[in-house]
Amino acid sequence: MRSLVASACLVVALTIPLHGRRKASADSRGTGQTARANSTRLYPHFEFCRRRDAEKAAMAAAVRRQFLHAWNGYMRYAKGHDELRPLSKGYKDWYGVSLEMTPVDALDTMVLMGLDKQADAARELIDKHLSFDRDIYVENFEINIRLLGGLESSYELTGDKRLLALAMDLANRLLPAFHSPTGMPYRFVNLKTGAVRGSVSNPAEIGSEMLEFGTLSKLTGNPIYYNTAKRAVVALYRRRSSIGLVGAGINVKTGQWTDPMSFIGGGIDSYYEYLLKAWLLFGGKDFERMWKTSVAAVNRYVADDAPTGFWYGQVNMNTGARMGTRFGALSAFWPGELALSGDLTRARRLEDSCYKMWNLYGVEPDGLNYSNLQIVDPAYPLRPEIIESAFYLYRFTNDARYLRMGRTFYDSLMKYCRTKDGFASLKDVRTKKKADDMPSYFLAETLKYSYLLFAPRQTLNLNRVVFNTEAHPLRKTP
Ligand code: DMJ
Repeated sequence: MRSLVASACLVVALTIPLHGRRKASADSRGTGQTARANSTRLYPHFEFCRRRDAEKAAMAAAVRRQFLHAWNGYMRYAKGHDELRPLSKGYKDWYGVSLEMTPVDALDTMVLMGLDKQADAARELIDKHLSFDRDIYVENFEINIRLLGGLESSYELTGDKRLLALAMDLANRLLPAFHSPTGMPYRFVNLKTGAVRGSVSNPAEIGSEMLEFGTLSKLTGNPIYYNTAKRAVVALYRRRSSIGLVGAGINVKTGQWTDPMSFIGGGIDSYYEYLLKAWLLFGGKDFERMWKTSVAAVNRYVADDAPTGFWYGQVNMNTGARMGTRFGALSAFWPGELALSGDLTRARRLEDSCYKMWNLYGVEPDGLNYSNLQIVDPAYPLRPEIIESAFYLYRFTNDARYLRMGRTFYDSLMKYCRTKDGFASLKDVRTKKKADDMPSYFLAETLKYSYLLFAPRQTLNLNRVVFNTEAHPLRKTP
């Protein structure tokens, strides 16, 4: 279907100028409008494609302007710090000292948007001020997906070797987190001393290092990163239940599950995402098998065909018995994963449910009880997942429905979250009360996926890259 629609557009686009030229010379005194009206009548599909392209270009330009708005706010009030506080016009450093979270997370978006001046400024901040030689305990997962992933993808896009050197330094400091009896990483690691904390972890934090660590092995030729991350994923996968599911909590020292609840949302989400994407990025039967076994179990037990739509809730990992009917903004990444894996039927149905969730209050909540459509967590921290899924679905179906969704998301962000100096999270999607936060992923992910949804396909070739869970594109080449 995808290639049919795409090639129909292409064939008409290639043939229309010839016919159009003949028509124009016969009509040489006619106006451009006459020619356009004729082509519209004769070739309505071409006109549809032409108009769609013009609208997409306008939307891509609009998103790019909003990215600049957010970045300029950061530079004015939070330059050199981790994140902007958009209401108090201040800044936030996650660990007391800055790890240049926003510049690192935002850099590859700037490169993709062609914002060269801003990219240079971000690189200068990183080059001058970013040091990982800090006596702080950091969350392995967050630092890996935002900073290691961001440095690697920006290195691949720019060839700037300083970024690769920083990535290597960081990965070496994260490695001690994996020195547990099971090989699954502790949640926190001290960047200076290598000391660790947090032995009760979850699948997302354990299984979301494969893309970044594996990429670093490719870039440096040193297999230690790939092998360490893979050992952790396999250790977790081996502890899946007899019906193929994982739970929400596990002790990395003992390998014992501490929470048997299974779902696709935050805490488990990117574990599944990385099984699929590791297969796409590195190939090999192992990841393919782990992904296929896992997604089959999730679709069998966690999926829920409810009267309110098609959703994924909570079940017991050992029995498959339903434990809850909660969905939310984080779970909205799943249509994108399904689409990427080729399951467009489930992907489309679930994205429709996500869109319903968004439209209940004009912005999606972090938690929704889908059985009665009541909100259980009212926040909207500028999350990207629903837009990410619309991006994949549009790429794979060419269905304008996903562009319209993208327009709705954009309009809501503009209406409810934009401030004079950036964008603010919402405390409550019902009241639209703002929170004093602009997470770095807003520039790494939310605005990147919005832009890529509308930008020409050649801006980023999906056959050549795999996005990490923070939307940093990593190259497939060896
Ligand atoms: C991001 O940091 C990543 O997408 C992560 O996998 C989940 N949460 C946020 C965005 O919502």
